[in-house]
Amino acid sequence: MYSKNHDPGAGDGPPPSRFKASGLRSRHLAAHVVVAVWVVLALLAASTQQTLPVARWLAIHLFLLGAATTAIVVWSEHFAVAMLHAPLPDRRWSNARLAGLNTGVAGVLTGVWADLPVLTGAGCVLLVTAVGAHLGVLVRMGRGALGGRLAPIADYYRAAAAALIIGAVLGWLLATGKAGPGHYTGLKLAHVHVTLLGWIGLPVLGTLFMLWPTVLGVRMAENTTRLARRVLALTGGGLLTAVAGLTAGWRPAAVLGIAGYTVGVAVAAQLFARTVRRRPAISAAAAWMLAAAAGWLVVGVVVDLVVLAARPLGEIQDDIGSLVPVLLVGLVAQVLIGALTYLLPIVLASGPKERAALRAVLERGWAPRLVVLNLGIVLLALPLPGPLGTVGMLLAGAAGAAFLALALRVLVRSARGLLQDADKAGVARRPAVWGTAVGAVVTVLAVLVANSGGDTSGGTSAAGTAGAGAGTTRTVAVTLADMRIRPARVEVAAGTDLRLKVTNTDAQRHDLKVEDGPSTPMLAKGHTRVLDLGQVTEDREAWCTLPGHKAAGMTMDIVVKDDTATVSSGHEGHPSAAADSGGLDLSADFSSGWQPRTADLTPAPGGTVHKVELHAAHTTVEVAPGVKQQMWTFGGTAPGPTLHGKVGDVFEVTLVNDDPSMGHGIDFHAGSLAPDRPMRTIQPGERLVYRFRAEKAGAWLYHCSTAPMLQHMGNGMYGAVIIDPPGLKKVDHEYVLVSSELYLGTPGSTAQVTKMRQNTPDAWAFDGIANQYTQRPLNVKAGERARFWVIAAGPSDGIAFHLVGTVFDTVYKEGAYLLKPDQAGGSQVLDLATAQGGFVETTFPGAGHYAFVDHDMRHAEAGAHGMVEVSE
Ligand SMILES: [Cu+2]
Repeated sequence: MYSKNHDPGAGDGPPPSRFKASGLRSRHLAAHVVVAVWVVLALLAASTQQTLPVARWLAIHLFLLGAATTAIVVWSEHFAVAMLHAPLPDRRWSNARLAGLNTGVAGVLTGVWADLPVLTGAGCVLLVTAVGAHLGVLVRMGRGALGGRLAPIADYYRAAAAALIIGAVLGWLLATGKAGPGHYTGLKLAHVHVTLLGWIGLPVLGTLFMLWPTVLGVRMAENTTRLARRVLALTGGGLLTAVAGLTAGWRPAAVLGIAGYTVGVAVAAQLFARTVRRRPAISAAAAWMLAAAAGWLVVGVVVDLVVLAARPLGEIQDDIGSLVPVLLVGLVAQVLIGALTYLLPIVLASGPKERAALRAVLERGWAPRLVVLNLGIVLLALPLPGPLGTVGMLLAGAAGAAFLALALRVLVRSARGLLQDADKAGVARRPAVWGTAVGAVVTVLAVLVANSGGDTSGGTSAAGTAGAGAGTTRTVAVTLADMRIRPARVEVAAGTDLRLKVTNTDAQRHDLKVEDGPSTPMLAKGHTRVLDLGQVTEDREAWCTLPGHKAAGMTMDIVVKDDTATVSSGHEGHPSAAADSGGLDLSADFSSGWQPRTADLTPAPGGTVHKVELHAAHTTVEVAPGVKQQMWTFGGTAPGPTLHGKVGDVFEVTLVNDDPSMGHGIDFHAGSLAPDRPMRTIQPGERLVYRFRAEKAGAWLYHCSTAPMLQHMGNGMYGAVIIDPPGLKKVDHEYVLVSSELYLGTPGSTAQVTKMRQNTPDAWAFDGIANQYTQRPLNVKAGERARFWVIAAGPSDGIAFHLVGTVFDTVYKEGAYLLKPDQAGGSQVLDLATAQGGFVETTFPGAGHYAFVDHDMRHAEAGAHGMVEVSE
């Protein structure tokens, strides 16, 4: 049962004696110097600022992609040779693969940091090529080799290499924005899983089948070969299913896959537990660290499984994100420390005496280090308030650094011995590997230094130079969600003091960095920060600094409008309107006591017959901020009252002409009847009854039917009839927006009629009043669903109705659905020709200010503009 050989490499364990003879010591030495350097850099990055996105990303990738990947490639090749009894691969090619790998990693790290997608891509190509070559070697090795009891373990290494290739491609898609905002979440989850559980988890698991009994100094269990195969089928197959499910956004597959992975890990853990015997281990330090690491793997996959099963994919990014440091330190760092504690003396020492000496150095103070490290991980893992998490980070970092110091000592000591041997034996040194190491170090150090300086110096306030619009302050609410910054464009007058109130409404973290200006820290969901940009005098860009987010579209433009006329008023300007309309200032204040017209659609009254009395009259109303205008009205307002009913309802409208000076008539598009009598013009003081049955659903116009209709309609005689389509679902908000042109001046005057004929309105309006909903926004809560009925009353212009920051999932136009929520497509604009109507529906993704406009920008900038204010 118990092998007395402390170096049981004869058949199943590492390393066969021929490794030493072939001078692999120098290669291991060089490789582990590279690993150590990556770890040092990762610790440096982690110790800069946790809030810096690129520093966090760098820390994770320096450690996993730099240190862990180098170690895995070196050791998996080493163990595969041992377990397959294969001939040693050509050393020069091995070195070239390692050099290519490290150069690729340096390229990826630099490319993401410096936002150079081409460099990131080139780094990825090099990385994938190197790992592909590694995979090729592992596969070839299996073909020619005799194979042993542990041959199936090589399959773990092959699966892991394939996982890294998938992970690298996914990472490239994410980092360069090729994933697109819609697929970002799923691809990121897939990337995290395939790299952590595949590239790192699988070789760790496979190696433990052999390493665990070796470290304990016991014989391997009889059924190890069979179980190793079964565990790989469960973990590898499970992971593949999970990654496919995550990529496709299909959660059940992800849950099923991770469940399979978890079962595989449990089967392995049970085998390892049964292997433990009551006798001293060969390296108790290594054994305890490996056991603790395996424990964290179990904890990690179980938590992962629970999170995946309990929450929708879009909401779990932060949960999985906080799992990463736990697995990073608990599993990866601890496995690395445990395995190296046992293995470094074996590969670096030239004899049993030296091996014992090296092991004594590496095991120094292992018990307190183990306790401190795992205490740190526990503090990191638990959802504790900020300071305790930092303490955990510091404890784990200190324990890691302590081992690193010991390992460096061992490496230096071996290097000295090797140099002496080399001088004696004349063994050539390995300039390629050392050169790569130095190159990688220099590149990444440069990145780190530049990064720590560049992003921290911004502070929270940016100084500005005095400009034309000095003295006015604007605060703009900005939301971060769904890989978008809303609004995507902010226009300010030159010299305005601009503040951005930045709120992250997304499940995953984001920040906002202003070009040459301040940046927010990483904002968790619901967190808000105000960025003071000072006086803005020139155009700026702002973006989220998380790797890949800018490329995926998280950008925002701050555009300076050099318009002194609007600057002086202190509001966002509409210069074209101001210029074209002889001083119409849409951003001025409405008169005191002015009330906006409600946009809410009143529910249809009960019953099937609706009796309405409409009085035609002249009414003076405030049609734009501070601008009063005589309008010709139905029911005292322009547009007239909205009629609401369902298909089949009868409307009995009594038109009364209260206008003392002219005749009026009425025309309901919703009805189908001979026009002759009901649409006739009635004289002042007369009345008529207009009875129609609404046979068809739709958003209908009604208007005055008296010639010249251009004048009657252009002065306000129009309104809406809403006939709900059958089965129309209830929504949280239902609005009616009637678009129209505004012609100022005395109604019917030559000047006004000329403007109507030439189609040069003074403004455009929703519900009769220019900009009313910009100043008195519609109020909605995040996540609520709203339906906007839109009717283009004209008299001349149609509308391209657009709601900034949302996509319509339902479009109903002129009596038919163009789009329903169960369809894949989305709609951006409801286009209505003059007199057409319809509705759109959307859900507001998060708090913020969503403008709705006629996307004919001449109209939008001259009054056809409103706002939906969405609160949490
Ligand atoms: Cu009329």
